Amino acid sequence: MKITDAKVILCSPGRNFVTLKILTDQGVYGLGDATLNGREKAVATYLEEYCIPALIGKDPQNTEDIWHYFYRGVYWKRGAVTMTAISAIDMALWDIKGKLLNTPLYNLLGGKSRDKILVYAHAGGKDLDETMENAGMEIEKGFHAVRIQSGIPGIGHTYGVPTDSKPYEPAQKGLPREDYWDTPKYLNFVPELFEKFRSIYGDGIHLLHDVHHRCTPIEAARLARELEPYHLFWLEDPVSGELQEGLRHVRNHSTTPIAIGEVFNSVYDYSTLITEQLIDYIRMPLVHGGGFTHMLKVAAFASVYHIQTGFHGATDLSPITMAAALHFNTAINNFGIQEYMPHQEIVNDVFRINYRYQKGYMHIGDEPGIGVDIDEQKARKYPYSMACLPVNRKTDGTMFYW
Ligand code: EZ4
Ligand code: CO
Repeated sequence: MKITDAKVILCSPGRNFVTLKILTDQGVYGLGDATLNGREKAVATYLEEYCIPALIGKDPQNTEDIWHYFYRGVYWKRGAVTMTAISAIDMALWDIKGKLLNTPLYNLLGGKSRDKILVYAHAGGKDLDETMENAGMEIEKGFHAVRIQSGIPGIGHTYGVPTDSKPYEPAQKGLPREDYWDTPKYLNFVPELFEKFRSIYGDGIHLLHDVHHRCTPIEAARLARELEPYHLFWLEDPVSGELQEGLRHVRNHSTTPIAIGEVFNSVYDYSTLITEQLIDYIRMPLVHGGGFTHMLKVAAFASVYHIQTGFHGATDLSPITMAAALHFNTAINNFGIQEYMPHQEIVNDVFRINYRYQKGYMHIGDEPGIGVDIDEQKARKYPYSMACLPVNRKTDGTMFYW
């Protein structure tokens, strides 16, 4: 069996997505997500110029060898662009494998370890009251887990808070917007946010929060400790994960569970964090973490240390990644939770999806392979248009993490 062709499909139904389609001499094709928010064309070019020519003629069933061909076989390893390209190839090849064997992908990853996938919703508001109201609406929809983010008095626009009462979308058209940030104000405010939630809605809902890389290790340690009374499901990205050792401070001072890694792309980003048991959940998603081939190894490594998965699932991860994650989450033992930020309705004009939300859980369909399809003609109706994540400065103008 041979790969005969592959193409990159760039489209923008409401937001940009990059999709890789791999075609074979058996008429079966596979789809992989190659979206890297705000850097879409870098991955598209990497695939088109370097990977696709090397894929043609290879046997698509050899997922392990092809993964290493593009990882070990290339001198320049790791990095978000490279790993997103490898992820897309790997997803598409596993999609082909499932279709060839006529079975949903979870069967090739270990079968069913559970019937439904726990997901968390998002509630963000411009102030405490609006955040509480939005959280109440998510609880009404049946969610058992909610991430709460709120506007902070004295800081302009804040991460995770929707503008103009539209659903939250991480990227904006054109060059990056500039946001401002004040860590002391944030640290003083966040405990109040959780206190308020628990006083209104009680202890029955899992609560999550994303610090979005904005604390130093010792600031993060303070925050994690002060949030202990509210029993978070997790505190996400309390520090920038590039300094793995920084998590030792957080761990030494607090029992608040920690999730990290939505910007990671390799098991080596996690090695200290996992072996020293400094975290509780891995966030690295299939689309940036090397696809199934690599993530199966990362999840197995984490499971040895009783660490669970909690994959990134914002709107910049395409429906292909969501379906892929649901297969993965169905099959592995150490699944924890899945992020679920619903795509805009217009996304369904291009992608045919095979999953549904019901009462706090997601359900994946039984179509062979990953089970999501793309309508290439419709995709052409929504051409790519540049959009970026914001940048962030401290109030004195110092460039900071976003
Ligand atoms: O900033 O998806 O937990 N979710 C997040 C997201 C990310 C964007 C980056 O592309 O942190 O909002
Ligand atoms: Co995050």
